Amino acid sequence: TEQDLERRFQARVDAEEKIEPKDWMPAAYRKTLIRQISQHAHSEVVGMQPEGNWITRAPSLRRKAVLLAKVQDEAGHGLYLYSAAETLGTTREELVEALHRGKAKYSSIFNYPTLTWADIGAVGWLVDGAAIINQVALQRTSYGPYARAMIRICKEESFHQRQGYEIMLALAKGSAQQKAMAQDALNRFWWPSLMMFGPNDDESPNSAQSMKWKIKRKSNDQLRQEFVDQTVPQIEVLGLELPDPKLRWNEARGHYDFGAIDWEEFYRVIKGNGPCNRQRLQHHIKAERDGDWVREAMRAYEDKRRGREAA
Ligand code: FAQ
Repeated sequence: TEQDLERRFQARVDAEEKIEPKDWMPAAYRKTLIRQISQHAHSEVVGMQPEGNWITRAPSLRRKAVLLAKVQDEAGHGLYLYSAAETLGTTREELVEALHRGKAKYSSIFNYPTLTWADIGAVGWLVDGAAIINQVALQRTSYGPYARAMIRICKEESFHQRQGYEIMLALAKGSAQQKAMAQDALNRFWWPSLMMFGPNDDESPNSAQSMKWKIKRKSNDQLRQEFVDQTVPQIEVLGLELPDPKLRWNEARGHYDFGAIDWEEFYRVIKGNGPCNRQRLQHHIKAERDGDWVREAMRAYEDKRRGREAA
């Protein structure tokens, strides 16, 4: 019966066995995975936009080559993740359509603008830094294709994080103006980076079930705390000011305390009303339309080839 299947499924998850595409799985497990993996894929692809904005204006040939490679890596991550989602019985076309209709989300962070070159440093350092902490945990996620995609993505992501930190280090040790630019980027990206981990655990509707299924291995708040603990010493090495006056080491907890997150801003952004939501989505839709002729040409070629074979 269905109940026996569910029980056997949970036992496999509890025993740390990976679930593979052709294995039996509860419909809700499949649905949750499609939601999370596709949102993750969309984040990688939409995440190319804020950085792409600076490729033509990178301050040196070396910086430009590195940024170009990084942005290409994000496209690759998007493709692995769409493929992982497709193993669950959906198609990339359906997933992209859901994004365009505003049904599927992508990470809130990519709705903030990159105003200066220092923002490219802050994105690499903080945004990729937050992404890695989340993704290292997901390397042990229960669904095999997702876990395996994460292993490769994390390797590339740690290079991205270091390139961002290196930009920040150069600016923070540069002229007064460069240091001010780095400080401003840190101040603007700090809170949105903390929001990447999602709502607090007691406000997170998907967490309990996803933890039980071991889709999520650590909670939103646990991961956010890890990020804060890792990042504060890095701010100190840069010699920048802390972006939150409430950031303080708590000896008893063995963690840094931090101030309250503006959850109203978070919900505004994920509902589509952040600073760049419309621009990001419009750009994605336009890029898709601009590529229509390639898909049409492929179809025409395929039809011709089939015609020749039939003849
Ligand atoms: N933004 O119940 P929960 C990258 C939604 S890194 C937007 O806690 P869940 C690399 C959530 O979907 C970024 N929406 O949900 C890169 C749900 O709404 P729904 C991508 C958010 O799934 C770097 C609702 O709120 N990484 O791309 C956000 O259990 C630089 C309730 O939340 C991933 O996607 C948010 N920040 O936990 C690329 C990691 N937070 O779907 C370029 C994989 C929450 O029911 C440049 N995903 N929501 O309508 C996850 O680990 C999880 O999905 C969480 C959310 C932790 C994001």
